[in-house]
Amino acid sequence: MTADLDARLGRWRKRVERELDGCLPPVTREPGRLHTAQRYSVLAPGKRVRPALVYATAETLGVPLERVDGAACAVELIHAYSLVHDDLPAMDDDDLRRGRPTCHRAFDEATAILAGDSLQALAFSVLAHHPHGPEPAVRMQLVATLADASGAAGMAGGQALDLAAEGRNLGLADLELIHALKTGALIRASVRMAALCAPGLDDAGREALERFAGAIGLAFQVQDDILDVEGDESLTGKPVGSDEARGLPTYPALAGLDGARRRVAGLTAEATAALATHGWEGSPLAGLAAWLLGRRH
Ligand code: GRG
Repeated sequence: MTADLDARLGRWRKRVERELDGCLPPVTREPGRLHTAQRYSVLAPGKRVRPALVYATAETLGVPLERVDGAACAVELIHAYSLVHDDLPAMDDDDLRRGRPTCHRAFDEATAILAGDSLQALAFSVLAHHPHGPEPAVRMQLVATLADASGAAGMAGGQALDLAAEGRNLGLADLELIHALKTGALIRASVRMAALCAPGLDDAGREALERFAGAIGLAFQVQDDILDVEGDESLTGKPVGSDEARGLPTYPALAGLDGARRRVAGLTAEATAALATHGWEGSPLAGLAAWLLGRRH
């Protein structure tokens, strides 16, 4: 990673963490246990990939970062809620997340369900109320974009398909659809929300960003599948081979490790070509994509 990107990532991470801290309710307010569980889950050390995509897109398009702070927070809040619910006994039944006990282990199941529910609601509240967000008509588009990406037609639908696929034989097209919904939808929404905040962006620019985000959204999950096979447990925070051991469908299981690596390379080329159509190949967004797809955790 270049020193420049490293510094940018650090700035974006700090920025969204400060914003998240400001929008989460204080633990001194009742119900304190719920607020503590919300903070525990959101402020745990994560990569903040989705907020970074919001900020990188904004910087690439010349949008002031305060205009997209609400969108950066909102997408991370949805991501945090999805992790809390994904870890529950009814779903993956995981004990560790981001190197710490999962929310239902640190608190209890009911609190974890409520923490996830209330983080989801908070995401939309932040889009509506953030003091530096865009004008009302654009806020409406942000709410619709995030709702579509996180609901049954997006992340939650992808999770449902993923759960239904456990232990069944899937084709690559089915797996790509699950990945595109479960993981890709929020990644696409991150880029799209920042683009919605850029009033001067034309349709061709929006279309190029859609192609870019579609490619990196899928590549991010295929890369995650690769890391499940060959990653370093101390970096990924989960045991190597845990997806396959649970019978979860993964890209390397269907296409082999080399096939999965080739797919990431092809999608990376697609993403780069989409950016190049608008002279964005040296942009913060291009740098972030290269880092994301070459990551080791
Ligand atoms: C429960 C509605 C519902 C949805 C759950 C996102 C999801 C759907 C489940 C999470 C499980 C998982 C491993 C999904 C794949 C996406 C992914 C790679 C999540 C981890 O995202 P990172 O790497 O995590 O950005 P950090 O901790 O860095 O934020």
